[in-house]
Amino acid sequence: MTPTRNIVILISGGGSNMAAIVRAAQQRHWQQRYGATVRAVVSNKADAKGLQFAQQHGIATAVVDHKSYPSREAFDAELMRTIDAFDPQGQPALVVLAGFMRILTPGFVAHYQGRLLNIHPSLLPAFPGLHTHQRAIEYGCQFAGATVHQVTAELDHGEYLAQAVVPVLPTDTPDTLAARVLTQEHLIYPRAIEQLLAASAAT
Ligand code: NHR
Ligand code: GAR
Repeated sequence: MTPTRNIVILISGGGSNMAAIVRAAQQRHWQQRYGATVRAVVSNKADAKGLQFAQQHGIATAVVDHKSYPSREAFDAELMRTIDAFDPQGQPALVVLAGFMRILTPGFVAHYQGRLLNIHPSLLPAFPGLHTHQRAIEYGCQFAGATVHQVTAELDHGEYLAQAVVPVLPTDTPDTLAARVLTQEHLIYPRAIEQLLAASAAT
């Protein structure tokens, strides 16, 4: 029998992208169609709201608090150990960053090379890093958006799998723009993951 393709999602906060992926997996029958399942949700913050949603949906959760580790390497080593323990083959098929707020070391990225995705709330290559919505407004951008990309050691630089565009309105604050972008993230992230699963389904 083909082993299950486990997806592990990393969050730091609200987890609305994670929830959109969990819902898509259920509604679009990822298990039956692609042999794929959301196996676990892992947070670097114990109070991340998304953990409750995962638990309510019967998904395993774990917390690896970055503040408990002396270095980024030590944190990432424990994060890898935690993620890989959820998969009987020793490593999940896909690791999905969904509002995960810690920059990952080159060693972590190499370990999951080609199986590590992120959604970034800007139209990359514009505005890598933090505070993207505030920067887009300050620059006078007329359009903003989000990008699903492969994660590489260089921040927000991997190959793009999907993008969505939204208008920036004259009345926008970073919060109103973020909310508009987020509604699009919830559409493109599950779709991009499903396309990846479909593309590799036959192999
Ligand atoms: N790691 C690598 N190696 N490459 C990427 O492309 C990554 C990554 C880790 C996270 C998500 C990300 C984003 O989409 C992401 C992409 C956090 C920071 C950051 O500066 C920047 C980008 C992203 C996530 N974090 C601070 C840090 O010192 C901490 C901020 C906080 O805790 O609130 O790690 O934009
Ligand atoms: C999303 O907008 C995501 O793109 C962004 O944080 C939000 C998380 O929302 N990610 C980053 O800024 C990464 N640096 P969510 O927790 O509700 O999915």
